[in-house]
Amino acid sequence: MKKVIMMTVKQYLLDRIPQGTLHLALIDPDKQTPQEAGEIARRIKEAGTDAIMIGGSTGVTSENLSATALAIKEASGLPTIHFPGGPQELSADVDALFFMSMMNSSKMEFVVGYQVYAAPYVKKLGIEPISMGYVIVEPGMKVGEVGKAVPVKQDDIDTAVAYALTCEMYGMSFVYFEAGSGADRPVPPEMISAVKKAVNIPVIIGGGIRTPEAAEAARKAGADMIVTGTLIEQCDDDTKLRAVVKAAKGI
Ligand code: 1GP
Repeated sequence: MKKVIMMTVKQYLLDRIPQGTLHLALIDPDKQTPQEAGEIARRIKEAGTDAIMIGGSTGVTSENLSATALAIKEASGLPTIHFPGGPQELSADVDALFFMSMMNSSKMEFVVGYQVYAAPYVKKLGIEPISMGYVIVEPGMKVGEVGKAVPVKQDDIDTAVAYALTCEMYGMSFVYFEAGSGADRPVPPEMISAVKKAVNIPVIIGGGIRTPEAAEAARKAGADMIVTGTLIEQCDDDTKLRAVVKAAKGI
């Protein structure tokens, strides 16, 4: 029998990055029904998004994660990536998982403990792990609080660069600088460009990006992928959604 080789989600992302910045939409499975999540994914796909991240800091279960992933795939056909809040939630219905370490957590569990707990299940379920270093930047919001992070200060470029280099030297596939969902100040463009200059691994930026101006600033500073969550959950104006996604992608 002929072996069917399917492209991994990681390869899908890596193949697209050279063509320009990607936009990833974050959907929290605890915030709406799977059917509503599917509808959001369909609209955001029309706007031009490249993939859907599924996750949240609280209230995510394997059940709502699975149901949401299936509804999103059915409605949009886009790749889904689990963005885990902890090891209690796992699903084989998501295409891939950000196998991530919160690099600047003060709690060992978030740096490596939960990963050790989850790894055998990830293997058993056959989920594609995409290694990622996750760095919390001020203000850090809920995820910074839950993860007991020591956030990188907005003007502390050297520390941000040191974290990015550490992720690269560890062999992680991506590094994600996160200001926190709903942040009033996104990751500053000066920090993004310094990090981008320092490492070769793709740089993901998220937290507090909800205007075309903020998305454009992150893209121009060198972000390889831009994540928006709150905007997608709250915005029922497709024209605005499209404007932010286009500004993120530069199209
Ligand atoms: C959170 O970076 C993401 O993990 C998205 O943040 O909800 O502010 O877009 P927003």
